This record gives sequence, structure tokens and C-alpha cells, in this order.
Amino acid sequence: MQNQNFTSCWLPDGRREKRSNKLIVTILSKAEVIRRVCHTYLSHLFEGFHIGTELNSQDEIVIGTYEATAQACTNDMQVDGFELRQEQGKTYILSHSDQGLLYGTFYFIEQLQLGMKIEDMSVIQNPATTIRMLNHWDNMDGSIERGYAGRSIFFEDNKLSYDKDRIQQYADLLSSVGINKICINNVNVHQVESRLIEADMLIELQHLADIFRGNYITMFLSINFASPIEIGGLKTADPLDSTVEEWWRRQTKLIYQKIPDFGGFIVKADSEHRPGPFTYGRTHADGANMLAKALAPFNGTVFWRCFVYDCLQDWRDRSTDRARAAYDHFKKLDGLFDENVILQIKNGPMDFQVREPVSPLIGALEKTNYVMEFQVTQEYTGQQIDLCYLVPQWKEILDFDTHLKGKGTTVSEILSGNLHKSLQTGITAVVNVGRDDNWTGHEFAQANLYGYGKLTWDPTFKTEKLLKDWVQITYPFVKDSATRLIEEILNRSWMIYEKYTCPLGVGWMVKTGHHYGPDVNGYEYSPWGTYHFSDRNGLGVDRTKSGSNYIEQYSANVSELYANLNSCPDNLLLFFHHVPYTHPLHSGKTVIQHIYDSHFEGVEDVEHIIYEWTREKANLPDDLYSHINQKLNSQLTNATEWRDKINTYFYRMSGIPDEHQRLIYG
Ligand code: GCW
Repeated sequence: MQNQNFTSCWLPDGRREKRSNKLIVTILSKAEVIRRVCHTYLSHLFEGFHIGTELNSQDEIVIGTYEATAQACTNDMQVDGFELRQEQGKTYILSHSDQGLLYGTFYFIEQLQLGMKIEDMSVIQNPATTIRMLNHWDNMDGSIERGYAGRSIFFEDNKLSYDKDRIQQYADLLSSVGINKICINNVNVHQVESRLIEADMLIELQHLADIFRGNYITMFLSINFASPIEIGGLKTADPLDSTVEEWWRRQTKLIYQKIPDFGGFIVKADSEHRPGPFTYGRTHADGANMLAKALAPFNGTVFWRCFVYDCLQDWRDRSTDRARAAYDHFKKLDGLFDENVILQIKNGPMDFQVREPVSPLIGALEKTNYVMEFQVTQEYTGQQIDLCYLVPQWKEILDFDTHLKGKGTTVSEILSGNLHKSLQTGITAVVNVGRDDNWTGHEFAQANLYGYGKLTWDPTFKTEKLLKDWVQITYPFVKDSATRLIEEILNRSWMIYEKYTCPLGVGWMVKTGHHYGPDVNGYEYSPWGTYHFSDRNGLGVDRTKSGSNYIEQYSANVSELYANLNSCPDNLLLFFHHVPYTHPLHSGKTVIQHIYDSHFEGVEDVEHIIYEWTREKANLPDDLYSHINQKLNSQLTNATEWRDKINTYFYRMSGIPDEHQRLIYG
């Protein structure tokens, strides 16, 4: 049975003081969801709350399309954009569509939670992109790959198993931040999940799709490229074999008979032992297009992942660099994909590390649709035990200037579709929710989900503002000094996590398999292509011309920035260069001293946060206080282990003592 107590999130509930006045809302839309959302959430904010269906002089709020309200339409409004307008004593929530009205209504609710006066609400908002998506890595046995918030909200015992109310609230959470597409199962599609596209499973999936549809969220499934063999009984999954094409066409038709607005497929092919077109000597364009053709008659889409690399690399082979893989595989296929194929590119060239440069494939494709993939679930960033607010990381990525069409070609400009106007671009991410009451395991990890959604809507949102808003609407009952503390610790958390886990962009010194905690050489002699190459003289990966020349995949400006030791930022130094321990950083420290200092500082920072948290105890509700306190103490244990293992390792390697003679285990 699923938990019923799941209301602890940023949507309004009974914890907020109600406004004493009455609110009358007139809804001139037939969409059931608008009425339900108003009922569910506005009733928590006002003493008296009433819904009307006809305009009359007392209306305070009117929700309806421009047409239904007979309001003049504002230029350049997108279908799912919305407007809040003050007109003759009324506040109008306007849009061209019911979907836009839903976003406008949630925006209105949020402004109320933030304490705004209704008569001051006046805004026009259009989303930056039409692809604002989330990927679940949920398995049908109820487990979640890289999930840290309990079991799946969709599956258990190899069946669909969900609490309708909870899924409805989840859909509301997603709509409140503008998410419009969701894939419900893991990209690693195993035997049972391969069957999700069969008739009996589709009947059950219909009901789930109904809930999401009610919130204008389109449902997708990850599929197994070898399905024709695994469930179809064919001898091959060759994308150019006519029986295979026919099988997918039939299967796809079946899906649309049950779920007419089905979004399409997500495909992880030829990646980490998953089947794909390479088995048959075909290209990824052949594979993706075959599926695209089956989906095209129904307006469906294939999201085809670019996470394709050699995971059976020989560590002795220094000529292969995993960072090059996505670009090397996909750049040459640019222009060969069908219109309804969207490539899905991880934000960095490796794999969701604490710090990586931006993937050079972003912006490099000129004739192919693509989305950037972030990881909201904290696989390499603390697993929702250690605090790591990721919005600053995503902001840095979105603000990064690729210089692809001169200065100012930022990632957010590219993903908003401004570089290649004819392409479909957007953002997707691996989500961090599970069955835990608070959705995300660490309650503060909700801020990542909230921030992610907001950034997909508008990548120019400021980190500080997003955080302030999330804290204010999630903790209306918490005193000012404590809310400031929550903001402060979240704001610094990524930097702190980086200090004790990932010096100077090196990455991968994690325990193998589960990826939590330190193991300096865990991946060093492995086939995964994830090395730091430490020896007694130095460390880091040479990705310049003298090494793998990965830097050639960037624009000339960016390539030069990283190639040159004088301009390469300290925090990515070891990603791009192999340098001696004595190499001086821009900060004035040597590399080895930086490693020691940052690891000591990381632990001190966590200790300091615990101290501050304890000081605020009286201003915090007991359950929140102890939940966070317990997480922080686990974080401290982890940070201490990282500090001692990393410092000891590099002291033994380099033989160089700490300038400050602190305790390093020799
Ligand atoms: O980061 C790696 C993860 C795998 C994941 C893979 C991917 C779903 O460790 O668990 O598999 O990335 O993105 O496909």
C-alpha cells in the first residue's frame, strides 16, 4: 500500500494562514482541471472561496481564454503561454488554450503564496521551449535505478500499482512548474518492461495516461530496441528488415488505439549493453528513423539518447576518450534523422558528474532536433543524503557561452531554439521522486525538482529568486531567520559537495556500482572510460592536442579557453589537463594544496551548517528540524570519509606535506 501522507510539498496545503477575505473566481473554461485546481489549492488560501461560471460585477478573478472572456489578445502569445491582466477592477487569467490557463492559474496561486497583492498581478509569460520533460528510471518491480526517495510511484511486483490521488498530486506538482511530458519507465528496459507496449499492459496504462492528460502532460514509454525479438518472436531487430518495420508499425498502432495522445518512445540503444542498430551494422539514424516512421502517422516522437560510448574500453588504451563519444557518434549523422526524432544529449560529455564542461554536441547539430538531459536525481551528487542544490549547476550550464555563432551563443539561447529556428529543442531530466512522503527523500531535494521545472519554462530565471520562492512557498510556517538559513545552506551546497568529492573537475573517484562515497581507484583500471591518471608526479586527463584532442569538438574560442593553461578555469583544470601536483592554480595555490584545503574546508563547511541548523532549532518545526539534522549528520560522515581517503591517497602519491600540517593519515 502506498502512503497517504504526501502533502508536504510546495503546493498550498493547510499549513498556511488563510487570507481573511473572500475570493470569487469565475471560470469560463470547460476544462475540469482548472476547476479542480482552484478548488484544491485556493481553498487553502482564503477563508471564503467561491467558484462562479458567469461573469458578474463582483468577480474578482476571471479565468478564460481570450475568446471566452472577450478580452483583446496580446501579440506573440504562444499556445501554452498565459497572461495576468488587470481590467476594470477584475483580474483576468488569460491564454489561448486551457493548458495555458492551467499554468496561469498555478502562477496566480504561487503569487498568492508569495504574498503578492492580487491587484498588482500583471504579467505575460511564454515558455522558452515546448519540450519540458521528465524521465523516470522506474522499473516494474518497483525499484528505481538511481532512485533515492523510496520505491516507484507507478510500479510494484512487475505490475502497474499506483495511488490515483498521489499521481494526481504529482501531475499538479509538475504542471505548477510547467512540465508537459513524462516518460514513466527506465531507459534500461528489461524483460518485463519490454512488455509495456503489449495489449494487456496498455489497457492498464490508459488510466495513468488519463490522469496525466487531464493536466496536459503527455506520456511516453522507454522501449527495448530488441522488442521484435524479445516479445515479437522475430529472429532479428534489424531496423532495415521489413518484418521488423512492420512489427513496430503494428505495435505502435495498438498503442495509439489505447492511448490516442501517446507521446512516443525514449530509446537507449547500443549503450551500456543495451541492444541497438550496431548489432546489424546499421547506424543510429537507421534505428531512430525506423521507429519514427511507425510513430509519424500519430504525431509521435522518438527521443533517441546520445549516451553511446565504449563501456568495454581497455584502460591501458590511452587513445580512446569517452568524453569524445557522443559528438563523434552523432555529429556525422546530422541531417539524417527524420523530423520526429529528437536526440537526447547529456549535459556533459561524460555522465552527470559534479562538474563537467558543457557537451560540445549542444549547438553543433544544425539539422537535427535535440534536447539537453539533466539529472535531477542525485546519483553522483549526494544521493539525496548529502545536500546538493543543483540549480546553480544547471544555471552555469545554461548560461555557458558556446561562441558557436559568435559571442552570446549561450546554451539557453540554443535550447530556446534561437540558434537554429527550424529545429525542435528543449530540456529533459531524470527525475528524483519516489514513494517517500516528502517525494524526494531529502526534503530539500524538492527544490531541485521545482527549480528544474522553472528553468525549463524560463532558463533566464535567477537562481536566488527561484530558491527564495521555493523556500517561502514550501515553508510558510517557518520563521524568517530559519528561512534565510535554509536558503543559505542550499545556495552553497553544490560548492560544498564539490569541495570534498571532485577537486578541479577530475570526477569519478566514487565507489563503483552505487556511486556514493569515495574510492579513488574504483574506476581507474575498469572498462568504463573513467580515469584520473594519478601517478607520483601529477593527475588529470589530457584532452588537448597532445592528448585525446577532445577540445577540438568546441568552437575555436571555447577550445582555446580550455587548451590554454592560463585561461582554463581552475574548476575544470583536471578535466582538460594532466598537470604536476606542484602546478600553480589561478588561486595561487598548488594543485596538491588545493586538494588538501578543499577537502578540509568541505568537512568544516558541513560542520558549520550543522552548527547553524542546531542554533535555529527553536524556529523550526520538530519534524523538519530532525529530518534535516539526521541527513546533515550522515553527510558529515560521508564528507569526512572523502576528506581522509582523498587526502591520504594524494599525500602518499605525491609525498608533498600539507602546508598547514593538519592531520593526514600517512
Ligand atoms: O550514469 C549512468 C547510470 C546508469 C544509467 C546510465 C544512463 C539508466 O549510472 O544507471 O542507466 O547512466 O544514463 O543510461
